Amino acid sequence: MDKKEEPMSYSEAISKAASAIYRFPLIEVQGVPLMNWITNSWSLISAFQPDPSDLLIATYPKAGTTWTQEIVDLLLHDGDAEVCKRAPTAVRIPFLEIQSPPPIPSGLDLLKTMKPPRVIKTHLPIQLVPKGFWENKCKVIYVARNAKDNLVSYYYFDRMNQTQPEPGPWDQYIHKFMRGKLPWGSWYDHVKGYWREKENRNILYLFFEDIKENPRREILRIMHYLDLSLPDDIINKIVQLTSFEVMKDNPMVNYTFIPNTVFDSSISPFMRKGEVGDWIIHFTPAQSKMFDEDYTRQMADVDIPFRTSI
Ligand code: PPS
Repeated sequence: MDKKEEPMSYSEAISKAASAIYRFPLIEVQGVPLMNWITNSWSLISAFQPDPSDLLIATYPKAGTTWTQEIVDLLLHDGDAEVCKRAPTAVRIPFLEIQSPPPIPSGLDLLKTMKPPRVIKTHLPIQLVPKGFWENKCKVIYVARNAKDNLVSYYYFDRMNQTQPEPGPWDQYIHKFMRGKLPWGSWYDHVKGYWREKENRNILYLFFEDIKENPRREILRIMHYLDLSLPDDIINKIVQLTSFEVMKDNPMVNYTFIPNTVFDSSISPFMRKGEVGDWIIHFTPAQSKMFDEDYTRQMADVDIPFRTSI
């Protein structure tokens, strides 16, 4: 039976979260490890029915989600910076599978309060995305980031986010990543799953490295995919507003609304470096060699043009 509860405001959700956080354990759904607050609500999440006009932004964690969310929100609002500061990213763009108690408001609760067309975030691998997105032919933007930088970013995030499983030492973390034992599972399966379906399902497949190298070009690609047409001066403004430097200082995108007891910014800020190639100062030569050999094996069946430097 449907519960007719008032959705929690995000400030209520945050205070509730701050008093009820711990590093949530992982439980597998179809072989994909997810945090238990997701699996507890799995039947509701997988039954979610989007509207055909809804847009899904899908990523493996730490691949450039927030960046793409901000670009999309600005494109949809004619580059109006003030409108895009109406609320934190997680409130403007619900995170589909997020459930209380983590600090971000429940995606399903927020979606009930919003009329389509909505922009929705997910980290789910393609096989776990609710069927309704495909049945309704929703547009999907997928953003992928090279494995080594993605891993480094996830490592810092797992250390600072007190709701994610304990990352453990760096050397062991590399192995967890390679074996797909982190929340939302295998990076390798994730990037391959969306890549293989991109034509069939009209998915716009983007790379973090391309956005970093030429943000204007990639913003225009997103604009065309969304069937929008904005003048040059607005595109230039969006390029500027979504630079790392500007987003880092924007409280509506930099996740500083999450209390330090949950996102411990003394360990790492959410907007950490935003670079391509930061992996090089983290991997030892031996770790890099071992990782590359395993990468070649795991990615042998597909040719995705990832770049670890630009
Ligand atoms: S999350 O938690 O999965 O939603 O994180 P996500 O937003 O996917 O990834 C966070 C990383 O993206 C970087 N980032 C940016 N880089 C460059 N330019 C801009 N504008 C930008 N916005 C976010 C952010 O710094 C994280 O990467 P690292 O390498 O940790 O700095």
